[in-house]
Formats: sequence, C-alpha cells, structure tokens
Amino acid sequence: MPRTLILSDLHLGFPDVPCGRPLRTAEALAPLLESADHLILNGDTAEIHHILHKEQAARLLDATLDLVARTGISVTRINGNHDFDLAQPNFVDLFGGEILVTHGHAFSDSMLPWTPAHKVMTRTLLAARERNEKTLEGFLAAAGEASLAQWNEPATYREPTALVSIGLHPMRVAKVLTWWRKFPRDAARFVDRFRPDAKFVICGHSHRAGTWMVGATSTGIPRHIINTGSFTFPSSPRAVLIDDSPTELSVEIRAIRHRGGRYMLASRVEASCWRIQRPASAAR
Ligand SMILES: [Mn+2]
Repeated sequence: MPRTLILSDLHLGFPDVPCGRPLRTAEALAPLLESADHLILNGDTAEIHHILHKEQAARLLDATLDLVARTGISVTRINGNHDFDLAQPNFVDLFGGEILVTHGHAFSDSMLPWTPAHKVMTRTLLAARERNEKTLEGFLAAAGEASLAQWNEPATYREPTALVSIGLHPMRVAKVLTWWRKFPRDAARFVDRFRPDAKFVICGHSHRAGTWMVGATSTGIPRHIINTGSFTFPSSPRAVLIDDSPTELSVEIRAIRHRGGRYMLASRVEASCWRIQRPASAAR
C-alpha cells in the first residue's frame, strides 16, 4: 500500500537554539523515511538563500536527498519562502484534487508580518500579483517572488533569529499571535478561491502545528487545515501520513519524536484519522 509522508520546515542549515533536539542531518532524519514510499518536503526545507547559512544548507540538503535516493523512495520538493527555486513546484494536488499540499506563505498578504523585511515582501507580493494570472499558479509565483525579496533585504540579516527579534521587540509577539489566529481561516479562503473541491490543505510555514476544521467560508464546504509545524524551536514538528488503498485514502497526523540523536514518527496517531472515498475519476 503506497504511503506518502509529508514534512515541512526542516530549515536545514539554520542553527537552532540549543533545545536538546538532534541536529537536523540526513542521518538524524533517516528513521522518518522508513514509513514511506514517497516523501513530500513541503517547503522551507533548507536555508538556500540565507547569506550566512546557505553553504551549510546546501551540504545538508544534498546529503538528505542522497539518502532519500539510496533508500529508493521518491521525493517531491515544494517551494517555501526560504527555499524558492523556479525548478521546483509551488504546490501538489493529490488524489484528483481532494488534497492540496502547499507551503502556506501565499495564503495572505502578510507572509511574515513581524519580520524586518515585511514591508518590502508585501509590496513585492502585491505588485507581482497584479502582473500574474489570478490563479493558484499565479498567486504562488507571486509569493515566490516576494519571498526572494526577504533574502535581498539587508535588514533580514541584522537580527540573528526570529526568537531574538521577538525578544528585542515585544510588540511582535502580538503580531505573531494575531497572524497565527488568522492563519487557518486564510488557508481556507485561499482554498475556496483556488481549489474549491479540496477537502484537505496540508501546509507548514507558520510553525504552529495543528489541525483545524474551517467551515464558515464563502462556499460553506468544511476544510481540514493541517499544519505540520517546524523542526525548529519552539515549534514541535508533525508528519502527515497518507495511506493509499484502492477505494479510499486515510490521512493521519503523527508527532515527530527524537531518541538517541535521531528523529522518528510517534507510533500513536495524534489527530483522528480521516478517510476519504476516492473518486472513481482520480488519477492513480
Ligand atoms: Mn515558511
């Protein structure tokens, strides 16, 4: 039975605060791959644009992709705002459009409202949206362009980490909390507009792991918003496991634990497991 594992926000190459977690290396991540036939890395996989960390990020990313190749599982890398690359997709539709997988930085006008580059990113985003088609592809391409603006902005590099930046500017806590509260609804609105038939949105980006059912949107169709959080402190990462049988799919969320310097899936299913009847027309 083919199993798809979805992870996000590995932020390879970013030096985390010392919090007792293993370094995010290929070896440390290897046990996660044991449960999957296909791996989707749903954005912010590596800090490939960060002027201070991009070399280390490239080394860790290469080693991780080598390991994935050696284990024989296939991999799809989706762009986030830290690793935008024109050669990579910005989203994946699964199972005839039942599930949209995308990083989540395109859901609203405010990609990261507490960061020093916020204004230039929003300006770039709105201008790029004007030039692009008003489609999922167009909106995600605009978000990609805006994400690059962050890495070209000198202010981005003046504050070493998001946590320090929040410590220096306590008002940013309020901005983060407000933005976190909005995030599931922004995700549902985005899906209403661009993928009205999708029941599930699997994203990351906000570093706030969780699942939300958002129903009172313009179409009235309830959406499961599943956020896999981040491997960086203080978030705790989750994985989505999609198990694919001929007649239905199951989607479950597992916590990611660490032991002996390695990351692994918790054996317990964290969020209830959903089942979707597969439409007869879905591509296999
Ligand atoms: Mn992100």
